[in-house]
Amino acid sequence: MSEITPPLILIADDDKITRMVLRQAMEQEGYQVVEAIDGESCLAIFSRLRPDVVLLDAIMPIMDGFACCARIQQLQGATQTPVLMITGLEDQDSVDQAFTAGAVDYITKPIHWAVLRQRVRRLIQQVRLYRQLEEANSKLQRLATVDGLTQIANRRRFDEYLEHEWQRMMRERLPLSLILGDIDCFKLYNDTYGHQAGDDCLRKVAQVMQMAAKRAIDLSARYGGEEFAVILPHTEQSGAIQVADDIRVGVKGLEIAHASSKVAQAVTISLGVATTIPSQASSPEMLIMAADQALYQAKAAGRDRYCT
Ligand code: GH3
Ligand code: MG
Ligand code: MG
Ligand code: MG
Repeated sequence: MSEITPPLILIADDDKITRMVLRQAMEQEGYQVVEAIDGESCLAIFSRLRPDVVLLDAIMPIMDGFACCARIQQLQGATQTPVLMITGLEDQDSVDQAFTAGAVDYITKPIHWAVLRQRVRRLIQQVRLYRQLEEANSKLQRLATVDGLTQIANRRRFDEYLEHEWQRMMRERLPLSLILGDIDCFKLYNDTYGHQAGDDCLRKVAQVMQMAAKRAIDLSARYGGEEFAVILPHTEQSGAIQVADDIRVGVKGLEIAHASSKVAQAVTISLGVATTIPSQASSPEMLIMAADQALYQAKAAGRDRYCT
Protein backbone atom coordinates (compact mmCIF):
# COMPACT_ATOMS: atom_id res chain seq x y z
CA MET A 1 0.00 0.00 0.00
CA SER A 2 1.24 3.45 -0.84
CA GLU A 3 1.87 5.83 2.04
CA ILE A 4 -0.19 8.99 1.60
CA THR A 5 -0.08 11.76 4.20
CA PRO A 6 -3.59 12.48 5.47
CA PRO A 7 -5.10 15.81 4.40
CA LEU A 8 -4.54 18.67 6.83
CA ILE A 9 -7.60 20.68 7.87
CA LEU A 10 -7.21 24.11 9.46
CA ILE A 11 -10.15 24.93 11.73
CA ALA A 12 -10.48 28.59 12.71
CA ASP A 13 -13.20 29.44 15.21
CA ASP A 14 -13.18 31.53 18.37
CA ASP A 15 -15.58 29.13 20.08
CA LYS A 16 -13.83 26.30 21.87
CA ILE A 17 -16.77 23.87 21.74
CA THR A 18 -17.23 24.40 17.99
CA ARG A 19 -13.53 23.77 17.40
CA MET A 20 -13.72 20.60 19.43
CA VAL A 21 -16.71 19.09 17.62
CA LEU A 22 -15.30 20.09 14.23
CA ARG A 23 -12.01 18.49 15.14
CA GLN A 24 -13.73 15.27 16.17
CA ALA A 25 -15.71 15.12 12.94
CA MET A 26 -12.62 15.73 10.81
CA GLU A 27 -10.47 13.27 12.73
CA GLN A 28 -13.17 10.64 12.25
CA GLU A 29 -12.68 11.15 8.52
CA GLY A 30 -8.99 10.38 8.94
CA TYR A 31 -7.80 13.97 8.50
CA GLN A 32 -5.16 15.81 10.48
CA VAL A 33 -6.36 18.94 12.22
CA VAL A 34 -4.84 22.20 13.41
CA GLU A 35 -6.82 24.86 15.24
CA ALA A 36 -6.75 28.64 15.21
CA ILE A 37 -8.67 30.79 17.70
CA ASP A 38 -8.94 33.96 15.60
CA GLY A 39 -8.32 35.31 12.10
CA GLU A 40 -4.79 36.45 12.77
CA SER A 41 -3.52 33.13 14.11
CA CYS A 42 -5.40 31.42 11.26
CA LEU A 43 -3.31 33.41 8.77
CA ALA A 44 -0.08 32.65 10.60
CA ILE A 45 -0.82 28.93 10.69
CA PHE A 46 -1.96 28.98 7.09
CA SER A 47 1.33 30.41 5.84
CA ARG A 48 3.37 28.05 7.98
CA LEU A 49 1.56 24.77 7.29
CA ARG A 50 -0.25 25.25 3.96
CA PRO A 51 -3.29 23.12 4.87
CA ASP A 52 -5.44 21.32 2.29
CA VAL A 53 -8.73 22.87 3.41
CA VAL A 54 -9.62 25.76 5.73
CA LEU A 55 -12.84 25.70 7.76
CA LEU A 56 -13.39 29.31 8.71
CA ASP A 57 -15.77 30.95 11.15
CA ALA A 58 -17.11 34.40 10.19
CA ILE A 59 -17.27 36.26 13.47
CA MET A 60 -14.00 36.12 15.36
CA PRO A 61 -11.96 38.67 17.35
CA ILE A 62 -8.89 40.57 16.00
CA MET A 63 -9.62 39.67 12.36
CA ASP A 64 -12.97 38.33 11.21
CA GLY A 65 -13.43 35.41 8.82
CA PHE A 66 -14.17 37.57 5.79
CA ALA A 67 -10.96 39.60 6.14
CA CYS A 68 -9.00 36.45 6.95
CA CYS A 69 -10.37 34.70 3.85
CA ALA A 70 -9.40 37.62 1.63
CA ARG A 71 -5.89 37.67 3.08
CA ILE A 72 -5.53 33.93 2.48
CA GLN A 73 -6.30 34.45 -1.20
CA GLN A 74 -3.52 37.06 -1.43
CA LEU A 75 -1.09 34.83 0.46
CA GLN A 76 -1.54 31.63 -1.45
CA GLY A 77 -1.17 32.81 -5.01
CA ALA A 78 -1.75 29.75 -7.12
CA THR A 79 -1.90 27.02 -4.47
CA GLN A 80 -5.70 27.24 -4.34
CA THR A 81 -6.39 25.93 -0.86
CA PRO A 82 -10.19 26.01 -0.59
CA VAL A 83 -11.77 28.01 2.22
CA LEU A 84 -15.14 26.84 3.50
CA MET A 85 -17.00 29.33 5.67
CA ILE A 86 -18.96 27.90 8.58
CA THR A 87 -21.11 30.51 10.26
CA GLY A 88 -24.32 31.35 12.04
CA LEU A 89 -24.88 34.28 9.70
CA GLU A 90 -27.56 33.48 7.16
CA ASP A 91 -28.24 36.89 5.62
CA GLN A 92 -27.54 37.47 1.95
CA ASP A 93 -24.98 40.14 2.67
CA SER A 94 -22.80 37.76 4.69
CA VAL A 95 -23.04 35.06 2.03
CA ASP A 96 -22.06 37.58 -0.66
CA GLN A 97 -19.21 38.88 1.46
CA ALA A 98 -17.85 35.37 1.98
CA PHE A 99 -17.82 34.45 -1.69
CA THR A 100 -16.42 37.84 -2.63
CA ALA A 101 -13.59 37.23 -0.16
CA GLY A 102 -12.80 34.00 -2.02
CA ALA A 103 -14.62 31.31 -0.04
CA VAL A 104 -15.55 28.33 -2.21
CA ASP A 105 -18.37 27.10 0.00
CA TYR A 106 -20.67 28.30 2.77
CA ILE A 107 -22.27 26.23 5.51
CA THR A 108 -24.55 27.59 8.21
CA LYS A 109 -24.73 26.62 11.86
CA PRO A 110 -26.14 24.45 13.31
CA ILE A 111 -23.89 22.25 11.23
CA HIS A 112 -25.44 19.49 9.16
CA TRP A 113 -22.65 17.00 9.72
CA ALA A 114 -23.33 14.62 6.85
CA VAL A 115 -23.31 17.53 4.43
CA LEU A 116 -20.13 19.02 5.90
CA ARG A 117 -18.31 15.69 5.55
CA GLN A 118 -19.26 15.34 1.91
CA ARG A 119 -18.35 18.93 1.09
CA VAL A 120 -14.94 18.59 2.71
CA ARG A 121 -14.34 15.28 0.90
CA ARG A 122 -15.21 16.93 -2.39
CA LEU A 123 -12.93 19.90 -1.67
CA ILE A 124 -10.03 17.62 -0.82
CA GLN A 125 -10.51 15.65 -4.04
CA GLN A 126 -10.54 18.87 -6.00
CA VAL A 127 -7.49 20.38 -4.37
CA ARG A 128 -5.49 17.16 -4.77
CA LEU A 129 -6.43 16.92 -8.43
CA TYR A 130 -5.59 20.56 -8.96
CA ARG A 131 -2.16 20.15 -7.39
CA GLN A 132 -1.43 17.03 -9.44
CA LEU A 133 -2.25 18.96 -12.57
CA GLU A 134 -0.05 21.82 -11.46
CA GLU A 135 2.82 19.43 -10.78
CA ALA A 136 2.41 17.66 -14.13
CA ASN A 137 2.27 21.02 -15.83
CA SER A 138 5.47 22.27 -14.27
CA LYS A 139 7.22 19.00 -15.17
CA LEU A 140 6.13 19.40 -18.77
CA GLN A 141 7.24 23.01 -18.72
CA ARG A 142 10.64 21.92 -17.46
CA LEU A 143 10.99 19.16 -20.06
CA ALA A 144 10.16 21.62 -22.80
CA THR A 145 12.69 24.25 -21.76
CA VAL A 146 15.59 22.51 -20.00
CA ASP A 147 18.32 20.49 -21.71
CA GLY A 148 18.30 16.94 -20.36
CA LEU A 149 22.06 16.44 -20.37
CA THR A 150 23.29 19.70 -18.87
CA GLN A 151 20.19 20.92 -17.01
CA ILE A 152 20.57 24.44 -18.37
CA ALA A 153 18.14 26.09 -20.80
CA ASN A 154 17.67 24.30 -24.12
CA ARG A 155 17.60 25.69 -27.65
CA ARG A 156 13.85 26.22 -27.55
CA ARG A 157 14.06 28.34 -24.42
CA PHE A 158 16.99 30.20 -25.97
CA ASP A 159 14.95 31.06 -29.08
CA GLU A 160 11.99 32.20 -27.01
CA TYR A 161 14.05 34.32 -24.67
CA LEU A 162 16.10 35.91 -27.43
CA GLU A 163 12.91 36.94 -29.24
CA HIS A 164 11.43 38.25 -26.00
CA GLU A 165 14.48 40.28 -25.01
CA TRP A 166 14.92 41.49 -28.58
CA GLN A 167 11.46 43.08 -28.41
CA ARG A 168 12.05 44.45 -24.93
CA MET A 169 15.44 46.01 -25.76
CA MET A 170 13.96 47.48 -28.95
CA ARG A 171 11.22 49.21 -26.94
CA GLU A 172 13.73 50.50 -24.41
CA ARG A 173 16.43 51.31 -26.99
CA LEU A 174 19.06 49.39 -25.04
CA PRO A 175 21.91 47.17 -26.21
CA LEU A 176 21.48 43.41 -26.35
CA SER A 177 24.53 41.16 -26.35
CA LEU A 178 24.91 37.55 -27.40
CA ILE A 179 27.80 35.18 -26.81
CA LEU A 180 28.19 31.91 -28.70
CA GLY A 181 30.74 29.44 -27.35
CA ASP A 182 32.03 26.22 -28.93
CA ILE A 183 34.30 23.73 -27.20
CA ASP A 184 37.65 23.34 -28.93
CA CYS A 185 38.63 20.03 -30.52
CA PHE A 186 35.72 18.30 -28.90
CA LYS A 187 35.53 15.57 -31.49
CA LEU A 188 39.09 14.64 -30.54
CA TYR A 189 38.08 14.71 -26.89
CA ASN A 190 35.31 12.18 -27.52
CA ASP A 191 37.64 10.08 -29.64
CA THR A 192 40.26 10.04 -26.91
CA TYR A 193 38.21 9.76 -23.72
CA GLY A 194 34.91 8.33 -24.89
CA HIS A 195 31.42 9.71 -25.28
CA GLN A 196 30.61 9.33 -21.58
CA ALA A 197 33.55 11.52 -20.59
CA GLY A 198 32.42 13.93 -23.32
CA ASP A 199 29.02 14.17 -21.69
CA ASP A 200 30.63 14.86 -18.30
CA CYS A 201 32.69 17.59 -19.89
CA LEU A 202 29.56 19.20 -21.39
CA ARG A 203 27.91 19.24 -17.96
CA LYS A 204 30.88 20.97 -16.38
CA VAL A 205 31.17 23.55 -19.15
CA ALA A 206 27.42 24.22 -18.79
CA GLN A 207 27.99 25.00 -15.11
CA VAL A 208 30.68 27.52 -16.05
CA MET A 209 28.25 29.16 -18.47
CA GLN A 210 25.59 29.29 -15.78
CA MET A 211 27.99 30.89 -13.28
CA ALA A 212 29.18 33.49 -15.76
CA ALA A 213 25.64 34.63 -16.58
CA LYS A 214 25.28 36.21 -13.17
CA ARG A 215 22.21 38.43 -13.38
CA ALA A 216 18.68 37.05 -13.19
CA ILE A 217 17.96 38.46 -16.66
CA ASP A 218 20.96 36.71 -18.25
CA LEU A 219 20.25 33.36 -19.87
CA SER A 220 22.80 30.67 -20.61
CA ALA A 221 21.68 27.83 -22.85
CA ARG A 222 22.91 24.75 -24.64
CA TYR A 223 22.67 25.92 -28.22
CA GLY A 224 23.60 22.66 -29.94
CA GLY A 225 25.86 19.64 -29.40
CA GLU A 226 28.96 21.26 -27.87
CA GLU A 227 27.84 24.82 -28.47
CA PHE A 228 26.58 27.16 -25.80
CA ALA A 229 25.02 30.60 -25.82
CA VAL A 230 24.52 33.45 -23.37
CA ILE A 231 21.92 36.16 -23.81
CA LEU A 232 22.84 39.37 -22.03
CA PRO A 233 20.05 41.96 -22.12
CA HIS A 234 20.90 45.61 -21.41
CA THR A 235 24.61 44.87 -21.87
CA GLU A 236 27.20 46.83 -23.87
CA GLN A 237 29.96 45.07 -25.79
CA SER A 238 32.47 45.75 -23.00
CA GLY A 239 30.27 43.92 -20.47
CA ALA A 240 29.72 41.01 -22.84
CA ILE A 241 33.47 40.71 -23.45
CA GLN A 242 33.98 40.50 -19.69
CA VAL A 243 31.48 37.63 -19.47
CA ALA A 244 33.03 35.88 -22.50
CA ASP A 245 36.47 36.02 -20.96
CA ASP A 246 35.11 34.80 -17.60
CA ILE A 247 33.77 31.78 -19.48
CA ARG A 248 37.04 31.19 -21.33
CA VAL A 249 39.05 31.40 -18.09
CA GLY A 250 36.45 29.33 -16.23
CA VAL A 251 36.52 26.49 -18.76
CA LYS A 252 40.29 26.38 -18.79
CA GLY A 253 40.21 26.52 -14.99
CA LEU A 254 38.21 23.28 -14.93
CA GLU A 255 41.52 21.67 -15.94
CA ILE A 256 39.84 18.83 -17.79
CA ALA A 257 42.76 16.91 -19.32
CA HIS A 258 42.68 16.88 -23.14
CA ALA A 259 45.93 15.30 -24.37
CA SER A 260 44.94 15.31 -28.04
CA SER A 261 43.84 18.95 -28.16
CA LYS A 262 45.66 21.13 -30.67
CA VAL A 263 45.30 24.11 -28.32
CA ALA A 264 46.37 23.14 -24.81
CA GLN A 265 46.64 20.08 -22.58
CA ALA A 266 43.18 20.90 -21.22
CA VAL A 267 39.67 21.49 -22.58
CA THR A 268 39.26 25.04 -23.87
CA ILE A 269 36.49 27.04 -25.48
CA SER A 270 36.27 29.67 -28.24
CA LEU A 271 33.70 32.44 -28.13
CA GLY A 272 32.06 34.96 -30.41
CA VAL A 273 30.55 38.16 -29.01
CA ALA A 274 27.97 40.35 -30.74
CA THR A 275 26.13 43.42 -29.51
CA THR A 276 23.39 45.50 -31.06
CA ILE A 277 20.61 47.89 -30.22
CA PRO A 278 17.65 45.98 -31.68
CA SER A 279 15.67 47.75 -34.39
CA GLN A 280 13.07 46.97 -37.04
CA ALA A 281 15.86 46.96 -39.62
CA SER A 282 17.63 43.98 -38.05
CA SER A 283 16.60 40.70 -36.42
CA PRO A 284 17.61 38.18 -33.75
CA GLU A 285 18.88 35.94 -36.57
CA MET A 286 21.29 38.68 -37.64
CA LEU A 287 22.63 38.95 -34.09
CA ILE A 288 23.17 35.17 -34.05
CA MET A 289 24.97 35.37 -37.39
CA ALA A 290 27.23 38.13 -36.11
CA ALA A 291 28.13 36.11 -32.99
CA ASP A 292 28.70 33.04 -35.15
CA GLN A 293 31.06 34.93 -37.44
CA ALA A 294 33.00 36.22 -34.42
CA LEU A 295 33.19 32.65 -33.12
CA TYR A 296 34.55 31.49 -36.48
CA GLN A 297 37.24 34.17 -36.24
CA ALA A 298 38.18 33.01 -32.75
CA LYS A 299 38.57 29.46 -34.09
CA ALA A 300 40.64 30.65 -37.06
CA ALA A 301 42.86 32.78 -34.85
CA GLY A 302 43.92 29.75 -32.81
CA ARG A 303 40.98 28.95 -30.42
CA ASP A 304 40.86 29.44 -26.61
CA ARG A 305 39.86 33.09 -27.11
CA TYR A 306 36.97 35.40 -27.86
CA CYS A 307 36.43 37.63 -30.87
CA THR A 308 33.91 40.40 -31.51
P1 GH3 B 1 36.44 22.84 -33.18
O1 GH3 B 1 37.57 23.15 -32.26
O2 GH3 B 1 36.65 23.38 -34.53
O3 GH3 B 1 35.13 23.25 -32.60
O4 GH3 B 1 36.42 21.25 -33.32
P2 GH3 B 1 35.37 20.24 -32.73
O5 GH3 B 1 35.95 18.87 -32.80
O6 GH3 B 1 34.96 20.67 -31.39
O7 GH3 B 1 34.14 20.44 -33.69
P3 GH3 B 1 33.20 19.46 -34.43
O8 GH3 B 1 31.95 20.26 -34.74
O9 GH3 B 1 33.90 18.80 -35.56
O10 GH3 B 1 32.84 18.36 -33.37
C1 GH3 B 1 31.86 18.50 -32.41
C2 GH3 B 1 31.77 17.22 -31.64
O11 GH3 B 1 30.88 17.32 -30.54
C3 GH3 B 1 31.30 16.09 -32.50
C4 GH3 B 1 30.23 15.42 -31.67
O12 GH3 B 1 30.40 14.03 -31.56
C5 GH3 B 1 30.38 16.04 -30.31
N1 GH3 B 1 29.13 16.11 -29.60
C6 GH3 B 1 28.01 16.79 -29.95
N2 GH3 B 1 27.03 16.59 -29.05
C7 GH3 B 1 27.54 15.77 -28.09
C8 GH3 B 1 27.00 15.18 -26.89
O13 GH3 B 1 25.85 15.39 -26.50
N3 GH3 B 1 27.83 14.41 -26.16
C9 GH3 B 1 29.12 14.15 -26.55
N4 GH3 B 1 29.86 13.39 -25.76
N5 GH3 B 1 29.62 14.67 -27.67
C10 GH3 B 1 28.87 15.46 -28.44
MG1 MG C 1 -17.26 33.03 15.99
MG1 MG D 1 30.65 22.86 -32.99
MG1 MG E 1 33.87 22.48 -31.25
